[in-house]
Amino acid sequence: MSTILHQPLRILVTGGAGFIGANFLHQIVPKFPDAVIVNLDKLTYAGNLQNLHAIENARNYRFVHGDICDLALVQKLFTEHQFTTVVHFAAESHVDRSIHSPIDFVRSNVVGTASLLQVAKDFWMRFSSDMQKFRFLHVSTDEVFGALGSSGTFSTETPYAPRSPYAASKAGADHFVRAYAETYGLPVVVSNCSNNYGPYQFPEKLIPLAIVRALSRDPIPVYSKGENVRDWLHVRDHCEALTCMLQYGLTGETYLVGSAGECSNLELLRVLLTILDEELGRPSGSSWELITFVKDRPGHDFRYAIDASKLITELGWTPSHTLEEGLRTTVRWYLSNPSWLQAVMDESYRTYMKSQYSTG
Ligand code: NAD
Ligand code: TDX
Repeated sequence: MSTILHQPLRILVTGGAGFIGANFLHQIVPKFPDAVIVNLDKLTYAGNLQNLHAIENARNYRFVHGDICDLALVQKLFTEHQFTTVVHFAAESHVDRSIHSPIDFVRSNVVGTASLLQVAKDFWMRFSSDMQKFRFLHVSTDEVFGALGSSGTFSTETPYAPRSPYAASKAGADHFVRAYAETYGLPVVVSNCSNNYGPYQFPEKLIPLAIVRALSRDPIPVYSKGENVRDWLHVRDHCEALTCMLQYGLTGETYLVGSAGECSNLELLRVLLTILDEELGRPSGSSWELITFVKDRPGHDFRYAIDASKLITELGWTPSHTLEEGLRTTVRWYLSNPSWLQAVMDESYRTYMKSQYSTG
């Protein structure tokens, strides 16, 4: 690997109480013991301080409850902590919710990102003209590229063609990030990543949803015929990739993250449920009968697949989880954390599930 370009010293993490942000904090809090790490999170339904239990008392970590759209709060935090590094996860992240409430996505994902950029830019221009001393790492998704047919991959050259309100809001955020780099020279790095899975994922996303419904022997809703394809990546591999980009990434660059974990939803569920049956001592494959085909998601993107060669060859990142072993450790994590599951599956979760699926 090449020499370190950026040393993260005073780090603002947004959305660190969510799924990926929490996994990222679990990695960086011990990795950078001399850094100051501030986690700003609004604690929406997806944000959960239980995700951070293991690091909450670390000397180099502090939690702030607040909204990235709150300019005065973000300014106050920049003044107080003199951030050199921003890692921006905070967002509304679920495609199905974006279909019902698109404006919430515009607010947090577009206005929130623009607000954060504005404060970061003002601060950076005033105090830190040295490019290497500041990094704004924007965490985005492959969904901004739209849908693939049965062949091909997304690369950094793929034009944007978002199709869901979620993807459109993330694309809007990405454009703002690049506009701040072009217009003001803000040192940004953009990451577009494929579907993540692993510990602490909220059980509205396919993998944890299937686990919790299989545990209670409820029907597992599969949109259309389950033929849509996603490129699955273990969240810890994603977090390693982000740390790599933070330290070694070139400013102004975009890196795509994925680990060739392509799988149709039906194939994925068969593997996942077979593992779950093994772990629970149920007859192998007996949970497959829970798979229930339901009406398709409107505008459902057919296939995503990532060409991560730039990240691999230029920054030396390599994923360390295969899909099958990653799914097994994920199943074990959910089975070992029933109180976490019970806490997140509260009344608002049950109301949301009822509104989503007639099978619920
Ligand atoms: P998540 O929904 O689990 O967590 C989002 C977090 O952001 C929550 O803690 C929430 O409270 C917080 N948040 C939301 N709006 C906020 C606001 N206005 N101010 C402050 N905090 C706010 O999401 P995730 O799956 O961890 O995704 C994190 C980021 O990674 C998102 O930007 C998402 O678009 C991106 N991403 C996710 C995936 C995936 O597979 N989950 C893949 C690629 C990229
Ligand atoms: O109940 C379901 N049944 C079903 O068939 C759900 C929730 C999903 N699906 C399908 C839709 C997708 O083809 O499974 C696939 C995965 O769905 P999600 O887990 O909702 O993820 P997806 O829509 O692909 O988006 C995810 O990956 C990219 C994250 O939610 C985004 O935040 C990320 O940017």
